[in-house]
Amino acid sequence: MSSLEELQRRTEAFLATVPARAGASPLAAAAAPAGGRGRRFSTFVPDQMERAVELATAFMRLATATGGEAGLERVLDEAQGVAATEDADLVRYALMVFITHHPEGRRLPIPSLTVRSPELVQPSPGASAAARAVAAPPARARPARAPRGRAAEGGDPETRLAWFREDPYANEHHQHWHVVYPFVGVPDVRGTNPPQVRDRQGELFFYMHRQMLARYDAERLAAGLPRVEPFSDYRAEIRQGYDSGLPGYSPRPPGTHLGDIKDYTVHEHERRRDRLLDAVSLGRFEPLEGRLGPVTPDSLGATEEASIASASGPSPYGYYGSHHNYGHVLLARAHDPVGDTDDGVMIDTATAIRDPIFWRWHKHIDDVLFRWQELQPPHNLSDAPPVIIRKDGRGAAARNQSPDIILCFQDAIAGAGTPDFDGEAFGRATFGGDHWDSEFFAGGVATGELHTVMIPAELDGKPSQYLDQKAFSYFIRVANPLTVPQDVTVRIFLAPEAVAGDRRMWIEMDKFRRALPASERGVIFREAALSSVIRKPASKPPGPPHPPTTDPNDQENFCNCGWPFNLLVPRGRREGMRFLLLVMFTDWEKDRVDFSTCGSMSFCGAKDRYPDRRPMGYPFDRPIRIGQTIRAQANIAVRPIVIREVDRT
Ligand SMILES: [Cu+2]
Repeated sequence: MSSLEELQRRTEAFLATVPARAGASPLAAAAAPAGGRGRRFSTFVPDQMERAVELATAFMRLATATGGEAGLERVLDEAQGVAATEDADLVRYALMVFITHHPEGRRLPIPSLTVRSPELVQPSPGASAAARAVAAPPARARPARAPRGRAAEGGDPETRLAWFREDPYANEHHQHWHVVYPFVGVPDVRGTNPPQVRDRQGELFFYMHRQMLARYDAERLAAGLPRVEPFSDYRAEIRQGYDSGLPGYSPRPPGTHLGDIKDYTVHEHERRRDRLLDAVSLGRFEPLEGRLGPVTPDSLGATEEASIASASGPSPYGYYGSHHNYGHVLLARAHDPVGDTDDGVMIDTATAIRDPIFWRWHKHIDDVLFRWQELQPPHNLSDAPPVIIRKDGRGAAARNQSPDIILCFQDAIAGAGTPDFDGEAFGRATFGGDHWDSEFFAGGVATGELHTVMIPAELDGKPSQYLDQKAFSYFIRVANPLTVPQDVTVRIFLAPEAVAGDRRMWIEMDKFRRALPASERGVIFREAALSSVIRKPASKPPGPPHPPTTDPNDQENFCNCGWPFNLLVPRGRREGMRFLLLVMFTDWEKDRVDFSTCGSMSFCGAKDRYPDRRPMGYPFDRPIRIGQTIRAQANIAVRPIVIREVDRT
């Protein structure tokens, strides 16, 4: 029998797509995709996903029935056997679902996308040109060259954000999220019961993608581009083209239109969109096969995607169809609806977000939820915990400049980052006690700015670049006026100041629990690296986003999907860009969901239940007058900050 290490190596080799395609691996060479229509596995096509999860279910059954390493060996044997006759990418996906969701399977690694499929993370030709400009010496030395990533400005302005859309970790995040939350359901661990969607999966589908959009829009504003336009008119010309340059994916030239594909028409797609919008207006779905339910964010997300929890099932031909998924399919084939060329990158969760049309499509999807939310009453925020966070600094000009939201760069704090550093003690000594009434907006140990940096890199020999930020921490002063301790949830959000009145622009930065001692003026210390939205353990390029683990109790593949650490802070501008940082306290007793592992997650939930009872995006998930709410609520405070892109030091 193979050792665990051997099984892990075998898994890595099997999940790697490059050796298989080059015929170098003995594992799946026979099934290497030949390219062309119908050969490529799509994570958006229900039939193919059903087959993948059926396979994953079989893996579950084998692993559970046999147990231990022998079980894992049987799974790998089976995967290899099936890959000899079926699409190897489909089998790889099935194996990743198994590894992610089976307690024994989690002992096997899922190498990062960059390692598994380096051919899928190569920068596009446009991105490479922009990256070359960044890596180039200062403009003085090279007068002919446009400085700082603006090389492509004369051409396609969308390439200004290629670094974001093509970030390998962002793409991996998107792929991994869809492995953790397959729309055809998660297979049963024993492989006996039918697959099931996870707790609040439909709601999280909307929320995770809305958060990606908020971040993308913040980047667009920083880059001087207009915000994302929803792709809502399926007859409209798609003026923007996209050429990924990736092998096996067709470019979409500028000026294409959606066209009818085999077995599915644009008209059918329009009807499904209209039915979804009707359900939103009515507040309920049509009664279908006995399933009659109210429209909620969860049921709407399930029906929109469409998952097996959809009001009419996951089939594109059902009453509500598979609106989101088939939008991906239609867009992936817009260049050649009935021909047999390769699909575009929209066909695959590992590559879709590279294409500007992904964001336009998802803005349209998000509008469906937004429309429903706008029909709901605003939140009653009267269940706020009795805490005191000051709203204004001193002087008339300091309105909405909470002196209690303090930022520090890690390198400004002596000893920070070392194992014995006690951030709480540092916070109390520096910002609490006698210093309680002092202001720490900027200067000294505190900063009024966050700094980002673009780092030149190379992917597969091609110049590229990635964003990173300077390490920082939050110190939040809060008083507990009660004579008893209270537990609170601290929620931190960020939005570009210019669009802060738009509730969809608030980026979730963190969410965590804190115990406030009785009658205390306390200082909460929180390292940004612990953010609940980023994948843990927090790791930045060039390291893998997810170091492999061999700990049998480790839940990482399952729990720790999340946004890439290097993209935590939006890029901002070289001249500085104003944002608002908002802190909200809610009552932990009202928010809490008992869960055992994984800690506080924002994008992936915990083992069984999503770890926050509030609607996702709370309080921005309902109509809200943001300025008024901030003034009226004692549990919310805000301050302006500047995000500045600086040179690498
Ligand atoms: Cu997605």
